[in-house]
Amino acid sequence: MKRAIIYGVTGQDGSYLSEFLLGKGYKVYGVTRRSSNDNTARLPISLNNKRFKLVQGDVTDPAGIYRLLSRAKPHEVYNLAAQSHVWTSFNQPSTTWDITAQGCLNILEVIRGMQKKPRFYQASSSEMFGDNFDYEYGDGEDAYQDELTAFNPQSPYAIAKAAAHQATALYRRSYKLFAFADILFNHESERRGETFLTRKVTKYVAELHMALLEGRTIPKLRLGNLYAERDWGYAPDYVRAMWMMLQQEKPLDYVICTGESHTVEEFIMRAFQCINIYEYRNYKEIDKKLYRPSEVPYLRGDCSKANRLLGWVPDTTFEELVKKMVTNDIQNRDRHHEDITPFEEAGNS
Ligand code: NAP
Ligand code: G4F
Repeated sequence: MKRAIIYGVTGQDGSYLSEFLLGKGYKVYGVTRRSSNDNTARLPISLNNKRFKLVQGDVTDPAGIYRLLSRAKPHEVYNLAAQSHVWTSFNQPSTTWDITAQGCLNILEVIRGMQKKPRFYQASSSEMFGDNFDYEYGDGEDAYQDELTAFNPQSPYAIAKAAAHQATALYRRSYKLFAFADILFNHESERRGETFLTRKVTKYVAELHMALLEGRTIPKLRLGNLYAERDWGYAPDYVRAMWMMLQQEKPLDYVICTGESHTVEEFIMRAFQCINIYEYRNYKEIDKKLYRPSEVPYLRGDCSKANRLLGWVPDTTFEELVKKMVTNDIQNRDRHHEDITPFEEAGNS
């Protein structure tokens, strides 16, 4: 039976990946860090499976990584652990570095020392491109990023991800590790963390829907920059790509994306349309504190290489993604009684 370790199993992608690998017959070791509250809310399906083992660990603890890898003797190690919130990385650059950059290096170092080396997957990010893109001339004239686009990171998070990405490539070249780092563009789902733009919006829309039905009013939705553009896909499609990559003969890096870009405002408009509100402006207010010191203005990936070499294509469209998220938040609304903006992002000042 194949064995896999997932660092970051309690997160959005980790939960989907664990279900995907269990579905493929793997034994899965899901690593969770110590928390004062239960952080396994996304894992009910995996926890019910006898082949799933929840183990304690932290990517900032090299000795613990060594113990786990030596004991479990995995065939594959997936590193999805990160301080993954871009805004937070401006407030906590050192923590972000320790987890997101050093954490990856800690795992690579342990694998380097092993006799039977597992395959390694690193979740890199389109944030590494920062404000950079390439340009395509001709009929479909448009800006895009692919595997050859140069990085110009615009946040402490993106810098940490770029370091981890380069470390993965270095260990692959220098020590012949079977190590992959794919460049994931934004991907969302019903399990997306509630402080990321998409989920913050879909939770608000669900709350507003109920409030309107009950004749209540609720505070306005506070937002930052509405003009940034993102290439948004559906998380389960992306974890499928992670596994497909690790099954390749030759370790290469891939861009994983949809190839479509939408503004933040477009996402918001679509979400409100799901509850038949076509003029949403009265429900939102701009809060300058939610702007970032430095923004990534435009992301649109070109995943031709993944299409060609992996046979990977995303299954879910942008419109389907928004609808799934809003529908889920409406259905589960009575399980979420906390504030609609549960996390106050700290300001620029
Ligand atoms: P997420 O929901 O924020 O999950 C991050 C995971 O990392 C959580 O399980 C978290 O644990 C864990 N973690 C944090 N610090 C850790 C530490 N010190 N030791 C061990 N685990 C730790 O992120 P995601 O959206 O699933 O993304 C998965 C990975 O893909 C991340 O590396 C992210 O940076 C990268 N990525 C994501 C996207 C995207 O759009 N989703 C795009 C590009 C790249 P807790 O649950 O305890 O907090
Ligand atoms: O949802 P976001 O916080 O995601 P962001 O910054 O694009 O990062 C996500 O995708 C990356 C891949 O490109 C991952 F590596 C990273 O881990 C994370 O998953 O913000 C999306 C956009 C930004 O331009 C932001 O400025 O929405 C804008 N925005 C406007 N108002 C807001 C808000 N973002 C958040 N989180 N909260 C707001 O109120």
